[in-house]
Amino acid sequence: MTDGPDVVVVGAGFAGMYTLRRCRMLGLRARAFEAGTGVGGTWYWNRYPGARCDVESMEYSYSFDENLQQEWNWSERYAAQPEILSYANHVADRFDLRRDITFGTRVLRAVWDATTATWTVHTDGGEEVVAPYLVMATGCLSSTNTPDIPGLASFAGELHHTGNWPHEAVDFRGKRVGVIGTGSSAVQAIPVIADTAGHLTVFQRTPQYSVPARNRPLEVDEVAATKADYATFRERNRRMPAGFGSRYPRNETSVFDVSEDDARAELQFRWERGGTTFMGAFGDLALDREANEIAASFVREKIAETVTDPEVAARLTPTHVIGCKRLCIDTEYFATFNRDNVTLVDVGTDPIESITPAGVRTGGVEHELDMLILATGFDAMTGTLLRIDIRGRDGATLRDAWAAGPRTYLGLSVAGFPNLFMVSGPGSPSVLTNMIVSIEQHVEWITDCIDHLRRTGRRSIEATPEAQEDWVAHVNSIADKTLYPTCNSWYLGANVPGKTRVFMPLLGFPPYVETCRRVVDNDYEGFTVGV
Ligand code: NA7
Repeated sequence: MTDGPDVVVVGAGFAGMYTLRRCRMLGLRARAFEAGTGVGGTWYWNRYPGARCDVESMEYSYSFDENLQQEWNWSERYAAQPEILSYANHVADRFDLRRDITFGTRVLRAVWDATTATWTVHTDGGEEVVAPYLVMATGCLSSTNTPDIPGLASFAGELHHTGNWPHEAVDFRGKRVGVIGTGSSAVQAIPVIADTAGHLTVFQRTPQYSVPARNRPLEVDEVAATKADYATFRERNRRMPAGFGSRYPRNETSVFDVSEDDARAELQFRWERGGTTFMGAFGDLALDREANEIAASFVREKIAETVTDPEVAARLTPTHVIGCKRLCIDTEYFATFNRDNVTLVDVGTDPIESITPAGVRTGGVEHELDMLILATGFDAMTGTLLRIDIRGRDGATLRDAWAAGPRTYLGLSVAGFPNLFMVSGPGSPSVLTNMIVSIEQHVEWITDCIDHLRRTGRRSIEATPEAQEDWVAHVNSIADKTLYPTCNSWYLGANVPGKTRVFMPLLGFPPYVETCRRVVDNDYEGFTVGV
């Protein structure tokens, strides 16, 4: 027993905050470190214009406290970043979480000591904290990916990354703005920036599929109807494959079992309704290339109908499998390219040669800019964990253990790293679900596990290498049955040069939850529990 906390939590986003709350409820002393100066995690950092969640707000919120979910009122179908950040702050205040969080502090190193069965955690503030348990609530999209483009540091104008956006207002008025990237962040930001920028130049490497979000204010009646039986609504969502969207059921029929007209009508219906549940139109869209092509060509036609210049429309038209990169949802993304003050530059065929003090050079042309925005994404799922020097049993590093890609048991635990838990780690459904639903399930599992160890007088728990190998094979075998591994997505780490190509999240939330339950029922099957 140490004088320090029972649990060190890294991160104070939605995962870290709930871990703190849950620890307190179980009588565990917990202490969190957070690099930001406030709570909110991804919603603290991603303040770029247009940032908005792609899961509906009545679902993208905690379900663990009935009073909390009753008292908070979301204003829109999809909440914008400032509203989500206000919600995170409300939760921190309501449950008095800040007193256990050290802000503005990064964890640099964590070392396991087998003799004392404790982790020693070192921070950039020079602190050393010793605790039996370490919970990595570090988020899946929290380390930005900054491309290694020659001359980037020489750019003389304003330089921003969407994933690390300034806290002060950024003024685009009259400026020549460049955006590199056309993923979800760019798709959200581009229409908003184009509204006020003098000129916007978009540097696109891969065109992106996007369906309309159809965001709108929430009606008082519909909010009241959900709140009248919020618990049942939450439970129905937890039973969905991705832990959300029960209002918009998936259609399990094959697209080939209906007529062409009916297939089109279903896609059109979902297009008009808006949102990522577009991909639930038919059961085989994510499994079969020909089925997928039907949905892909539907979206391609929409792009052609929306974008008035056929050449620009052609450049904006994706050819890869729809949905294998995360499907974007947007507000007027494609229509933005009809504006006189917006130019699309293809850097797929002519990659960016260099960044100069004056702008971006590609295809032998220098595009002069006052501001350059990198919307180039994240070193997803593993980046933040591997930036911390984590040393487990016998001094083994997580970096070495994951040299060939992340290997976990249940996405919660790593063989050789006792008493280390990851919230929504690689190998768990995480980014393929409503993150808050996955976070709640993980945090409850982890804190129940710690509580169990404490009550049974055990000091440590660690995944067995065999259980981990089987789990990695299981995650891959499920992904391999789908079209997900077919394109260069961040799910595969393919967006970061040199990163090992492994499909990191697990498809299918309800069976995963069932497995986690079974593991516990079978006395922590696949783990070694030490005395
Ligand atoms: P994404 O989805 O990873 O998108 C990053 C974009 O940046 C994508 O279009 C990339 O093109 C582009 N990119 C990355 N590096 C370069 C270089 N070197 N040159 C040109 N273009 C480049 O990140 P987001 O932030 O938009 O979204 C991440 C997730 O956050 C999102 O899925 C939601 O879950 C929330 P590529 O496609 O790799 O050719």
